[in-house]
Amino acid sequence: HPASEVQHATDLYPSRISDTPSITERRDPVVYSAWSPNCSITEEQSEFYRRNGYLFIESFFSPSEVQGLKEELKRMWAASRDSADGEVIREPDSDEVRSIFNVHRSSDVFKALSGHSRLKSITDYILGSETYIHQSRINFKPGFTGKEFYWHSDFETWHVEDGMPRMRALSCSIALEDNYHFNGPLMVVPGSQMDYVSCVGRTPDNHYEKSLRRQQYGVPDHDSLAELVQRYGIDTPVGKAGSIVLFDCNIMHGSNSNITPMPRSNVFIVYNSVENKLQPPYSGQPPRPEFIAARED
Ligand code: AKG
Repeated sequence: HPASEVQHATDLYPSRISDTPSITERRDPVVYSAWSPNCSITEEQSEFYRRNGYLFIESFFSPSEVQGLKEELKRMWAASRDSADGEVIREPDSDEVRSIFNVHRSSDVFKALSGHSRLKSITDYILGSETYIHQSRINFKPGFTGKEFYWHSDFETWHVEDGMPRMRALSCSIALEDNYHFNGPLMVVPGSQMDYVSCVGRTPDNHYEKSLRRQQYGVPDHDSLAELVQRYGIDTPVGKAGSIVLFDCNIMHGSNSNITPMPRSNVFIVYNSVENKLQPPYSGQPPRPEFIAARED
């Protein structure tokens, strides 16, 4: 495909092109601003994020704020059960709701949440510019039946499938239930944001229709994963409902299934720098829908 070949010549982070996986160095900063005392996080927190690629903040939202968010989550869960809407993603082997995308547009409550001023001041600080919402979703992980999210770097997919040029985006995961080590919390490989794992296998057309239920392309190989975990270990930043985890777009992360009775539902909001707007996908394929990767505003 001539267009994609031209693009690959300028592609800093090629993936799903070669037949062998590779690990290369990150070519972008992790924290884009210089810290100063009027920043919304402390110097230690900023340094922790730069080194580890994530930051956990306990009780970021108050119990009454969490209550309001949970009520909206329940309402959306009930409304989405019989919905044929493409924004509602089902579990790979059942009709249970796994995720609802685009909640910062479809729900007034989550829209307000995504513009939360302290949160935004942290994301603008880390990314060193104004930011906008690239994607939002609720991930439900009900007790007994909630399924895993296999290891991945978000950036690998956003780059190949959505044309995100540089590593200048981050996710905020907001816990709406208490997260424990045992109910399928987010696992991160601290430090792995510095390594780009190039994956094997070409992206099929309309990949997202399957990948949001269970990902099969853009999946890191076992040797690369084993190497990263050997180098850096695994952290599970967990805490009460209302806590948040901010994590870099390229950190290796995933989560186990939840066979405990305790549900684990989180809202994810992805912030991208306005200086890192989406280009045509590096795969040469058509862009994914707006509800997965915002291009309009
Ligand atoms: C994703 O949505 O990309 C995740 O990695 C979610 C992980 C989780 O919900 O545990």
